[in-house]
Amino acid sequence: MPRTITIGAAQSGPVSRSETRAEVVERLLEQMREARRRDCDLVVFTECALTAFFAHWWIDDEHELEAWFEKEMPGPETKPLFDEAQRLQIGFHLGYAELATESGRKRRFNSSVLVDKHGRIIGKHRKIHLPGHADHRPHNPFQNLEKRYFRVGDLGFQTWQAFNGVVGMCICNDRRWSETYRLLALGGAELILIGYNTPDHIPEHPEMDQHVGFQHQLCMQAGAYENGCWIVAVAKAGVEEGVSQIGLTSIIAPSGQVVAESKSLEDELIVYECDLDETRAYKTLFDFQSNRKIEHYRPITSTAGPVVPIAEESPRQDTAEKL
Ligand code: ING
Repeated sequence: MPRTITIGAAQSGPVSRSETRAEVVERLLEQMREARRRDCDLVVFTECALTAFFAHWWIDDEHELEAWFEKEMPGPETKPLFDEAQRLQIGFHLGYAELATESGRKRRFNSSVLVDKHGRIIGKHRKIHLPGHADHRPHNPFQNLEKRYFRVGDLGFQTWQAFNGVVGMCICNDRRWSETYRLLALGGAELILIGYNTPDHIPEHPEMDQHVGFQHQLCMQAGAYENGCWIVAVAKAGVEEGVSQIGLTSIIAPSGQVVAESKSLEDELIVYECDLDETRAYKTLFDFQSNRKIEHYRPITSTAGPVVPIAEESPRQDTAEKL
């Protein structure tokens, strides 16, 4: 019996600063219902799906900043998502700005939750790789102030038994670091869910603008192939509060192929039936137990040039003995 899971990648078009949570939740509910109509088991929403990506602008009023965060999940404004998921019997992934109060202290994270088809939270991820800067750069066309508004995630990269497989999550810039996929795969991940807000212009590196779409998919295609995982990556797309963001919501197979991709920069649901057993062949090809030799990965020293100059290197004892 193949372990298939039909996934709806629910790309969001722009969310304006003036849109209320209720208005955004209504957009997400519509996509959830469409996903159900198209027989999805799981619908994946994007990073910071409930609001405009406020890291793109300077906020120096604590009260104003915290208005962009969810104090509880679910809260009164997001509970309709959980209730509808339960009614429709569909799971979902949701990215949001989390305001946590832990041991009496307020902590802000860029987070995502995985919710089962009964509307119960299975797990949470907090973004670890925070790009951008903490200082105000008024000469840039927009800011990327995640280092100022969020703490580095403190939950590591976790995986959960869910949807008849093993599921992991990461968020946006996490996808550009190969360790992300390897750690999730070492945790048994067969399916990795990602949301992102990715501008099509990098103020400090305009020469990269022409490659933004390619590099967005490159890191995920490599991650999927090298770790035998399905990857579902969902954009907040379009021009949001003056910042033009890529779409390219993608579903990537363990082969590394992009098997489904959004065409617009609006709310758009792309659907694909993922066979989790397709991960097996690649997890065998890259068997961590038998093929990965971490004990042989010599640390690269700081000295210039090769660690052991070739001429001086004595023949490998083990090979010599075997010949
Ligand atoms: N955004 C961007 C990301 O996709 C970025 C920031 C863009 C970094 C392009 C490097 C290159 O990682 C978020 N929100 O992380």
